[in-house]
Amino acid sequence: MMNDIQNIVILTGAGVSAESGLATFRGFDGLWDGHRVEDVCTPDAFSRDPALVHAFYDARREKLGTVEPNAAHRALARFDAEWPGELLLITQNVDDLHERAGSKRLLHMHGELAKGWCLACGERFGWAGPMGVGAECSACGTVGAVRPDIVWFGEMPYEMERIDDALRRCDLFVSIGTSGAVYPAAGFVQTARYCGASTLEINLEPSLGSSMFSKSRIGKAGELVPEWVKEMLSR
Ligand code: BV8
Repeated sequence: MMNDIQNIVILTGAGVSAESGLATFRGFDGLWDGHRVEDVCTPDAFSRDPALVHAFYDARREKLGTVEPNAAHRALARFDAEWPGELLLITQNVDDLHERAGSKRLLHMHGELAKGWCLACGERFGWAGPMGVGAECSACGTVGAVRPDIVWFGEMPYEMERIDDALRRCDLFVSIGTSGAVYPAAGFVQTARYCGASTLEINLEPSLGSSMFSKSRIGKAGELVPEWVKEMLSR
């Protein structure tokens, strides 16, 4: 146990999956197939052109099947298994690389590519392969009412109360591979600081919120995260 640090919250973003070969949002330059990402990740875009939004997610779900967790995901899974204090890994990512690496104390605040949500019956369920506009709900059988179980811009991220509670209880908040461009995730460091936690940012470049972190390590997650985990577990 590192001195007086017991409870830890870790937030990850697209940068932690970059070395696995998944594009970051900046990697898209905010564009996908000529569309601004914000224009395809909204409920309006889905009601306006469901086929376009399904194509965006079907392409990412297909890509996900061709990549593997990287050293950062594996180090975080080891940390999950060996850290004796409280730990919550909150990811903004909708890929399943943290779970495939073995992380258990994990929360997807923006949903998951590998899940569907039926707007007819409200059920959420696992989804592999393409979804498209004619997908059939495995629970109620309705065709064409299944959407990706993803939190779009303007929608409430999942488990915000559980997140807020963990942020208020933590002694250390670590942000890995996120640009700090999207709220409420970008505001978590402020809540943690306000409640007395130490804060650390690990990122390829200073994020938009880097001035709010008491410590930062600039570089690749695949190199810096295993180093940090080793330090924490050897204290
Ligand atoms: C909500 C799922 C309210 C989709 C996503 C004005 C001010 C403040 C807020 C707003 C505002 N206008 C609108 C808002 C709200 C809005 C928002 O924040 N907009 C932004 C654009 C200003 N937020 C919302 O709408 C959220 N909901 O506020 O609800 C509400 C309240 C009550 C009731 C109802 C509603 C919902 C936001 C969630 C949107 N969905 N994802 C999908 O994935 O397809 S967001 C999506 O973009 C990601 O999930 C992620 O969160 C975000 C991108 O961020 P990053 O993960 O950080 O990725 P990025 O590419 O930006 O950065 C990667 C970083 O990694 C870079 O810094 C890079 O340097 C680094 N990196 C790269 N390689 C490596 C690396 N680091 C280390 N190693 C490497 N190898």
